[in-house]
Amino acid sequence: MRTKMIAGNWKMHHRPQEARAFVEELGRVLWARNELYGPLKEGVAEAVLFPTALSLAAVQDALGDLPVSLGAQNAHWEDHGAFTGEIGAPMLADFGCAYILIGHSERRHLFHETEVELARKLRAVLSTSARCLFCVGELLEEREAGKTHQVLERQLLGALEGVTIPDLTDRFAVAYEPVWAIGTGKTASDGDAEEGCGYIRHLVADRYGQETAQHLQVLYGGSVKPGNTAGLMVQGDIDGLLVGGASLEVPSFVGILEAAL
Ligand code: G2H
Repeated sequence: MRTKMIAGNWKMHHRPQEARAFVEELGRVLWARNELYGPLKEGVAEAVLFPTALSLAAVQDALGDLPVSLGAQNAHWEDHGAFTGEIGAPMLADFGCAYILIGHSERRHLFHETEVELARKLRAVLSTSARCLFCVGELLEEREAGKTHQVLERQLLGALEGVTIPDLTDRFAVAYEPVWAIGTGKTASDGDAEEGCGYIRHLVADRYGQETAQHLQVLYGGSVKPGNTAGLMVQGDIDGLLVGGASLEVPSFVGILEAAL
């Protein structure tokens, strides 16, 4: 039985004060609603917030003992050094980040991070106590050219070279985010999402064996909203959701938790 995960990727939104207000409001809802609080407290499901680096401290402080984890949106592949503007994975883990997001399509396509760099970043995260949430997904033109499987295989298996099976099952989760469905309002159909997530599990089964693949958490991301959550979460290979826009306001984030848990 895999743990469900609902992750909010705030991207470049919410200053520290707004981030604090969000978490305080979320806390009031969770404390009052045992059907949401219970599964998070018992570890049946996990909620993670990925604020900007600037708002990590405010979120951490406001979370207190709320059963919600803290995550960072990016990390450098080196632990420290002359890399102006960057943050090393051990720094984020020491700070209290339980998760570090690597390979989001905005990092790949807007900031031109290469697959070699992303593989190094994944290794850097796995050398810390944090878990890696690693994103993969095809562009619209790749999908239209029938290359979705090829892209997923290259992005995922390329990055996993040398990663051990215990790291893969305990310290790693994948998010399938078809780029054409990100922030566009065009959600992949439940079937498209399941097909992509299922293919990811199939790739891992082929390389690492069925048992490893059955332990792997695979999330879907791309225009997730309260209204499409239930249909996505009943799919057999979708264990959770990586949510951007709809994670920015408490009512919609809670709507997603309600539909998912
Ligand atoms: C995909 C997703 C979160 P949105 O980027 O990572 O964002 O839900 O706004 O499409």
